[in-house]
Amino acid sequence: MFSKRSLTRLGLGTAVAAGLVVAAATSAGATTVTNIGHGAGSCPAGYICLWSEGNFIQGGFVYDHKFGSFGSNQNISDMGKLGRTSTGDKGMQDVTSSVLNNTGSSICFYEHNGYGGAEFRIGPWEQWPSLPSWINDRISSFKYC
Ligand SMILES: [Ca+2]
Repeated sequence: MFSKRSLTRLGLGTAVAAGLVVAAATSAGATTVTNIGHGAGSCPAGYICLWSEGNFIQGGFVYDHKFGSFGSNQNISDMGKLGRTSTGDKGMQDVTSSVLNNTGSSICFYEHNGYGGAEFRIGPWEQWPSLPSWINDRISSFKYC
């Protein structure tokens, strides 16, 4: 049987764990940037950057559904949901044509959400002004790997 004292300690531990989860979710939002501009030099240090056009060009869209460029220093499991607008989710699903890895880690890009399907792996500090045709306009998620 649990004593009253050990039950109290258990409750406190649960409260601390819940607090940590909230803090992590809040800080995650501050580690992505959208519409970073044109050129490899526009990618912040420590970030993975993607552009909708080749040669690190930020594309424009007739409808306001997708971003022309995007950068993150964390794993992104769904490129289709990077932000919200009055008309719904806004992201960068299936449009990426150039990428830059401004980190010291290898990065893997995926055809599907949740790191599934075809995988395109690039090394630390690599710049790809154009992508192989099999992954061009198909990236839907990416992570450190
Ligand atoms: Ca494209």
